[in-house]
Amino acid sequence: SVIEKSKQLAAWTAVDEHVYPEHRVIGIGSGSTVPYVVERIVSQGAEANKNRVFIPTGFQSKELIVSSGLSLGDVDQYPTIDVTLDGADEQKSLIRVYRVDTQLNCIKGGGACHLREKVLAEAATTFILVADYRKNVEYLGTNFKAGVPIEVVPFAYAKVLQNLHQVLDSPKATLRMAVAKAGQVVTDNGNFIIDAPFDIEKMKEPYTIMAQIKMLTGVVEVGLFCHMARAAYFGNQDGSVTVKW
Ligand code: DER
Repeated sequence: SVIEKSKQLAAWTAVDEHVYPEHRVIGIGSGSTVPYVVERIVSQGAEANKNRVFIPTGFQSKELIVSSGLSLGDVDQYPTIDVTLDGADEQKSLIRVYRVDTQLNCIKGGGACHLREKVLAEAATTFILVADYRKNVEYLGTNFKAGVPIEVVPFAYAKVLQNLHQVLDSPKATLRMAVAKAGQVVTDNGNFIIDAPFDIEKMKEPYTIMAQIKMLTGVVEVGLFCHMARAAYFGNQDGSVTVKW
């Protein structure tokens, strides 16, 4: 499909431009775009990969690394990562007035893996996002209507929901229910996920929202990645690639 082709395009370009022969520790994100990242890394050959170790961001990521014949590592053993590549749910680029720096802010957590993803994003010297054209938006919340994914401890989820409804002005915040399982989604860390939509005006200041949510007791991690990515690669429908940095 056009979307799958655009994911592959973004992933292959990002790997070609950011995974160097000297890189030894590589973080692998979650979702449906990162398999193309791993595919491209494998194509670099056994010689290039024999001394590398790959750090997963969850069960799906771990299975992808192992099934691709790559060496599995743990962030405990490798707290510093050369480069982490991951997907995104939505991505906007805030071009600062002085144009010296761009901040790539993005929503992550559509796959309920954003806690470990953020750990590996922060541990990486270089954090790269790869996505299809649907994720490339002007303002966060444009297409990804589910809202901001928030990982919470089960004990506190009702209280966090109430605070989101009554204090942080997200009246439609809901506990994420599973599809192939009765009841709520349970993360790889044994926690729950709340999806909290905010007014698009509020989404123009993602760092502010992230900090406010993070302060709520019982919140483990927020699916807003602000000032973290070095670059974001988007595959387009016409076969071109958009790079934001
Ligand atoms: O949960 C996440 O943040 C994942 O990276 C995922 O949502 C990315 O989406 P994708 O399946 O379109 O790559």
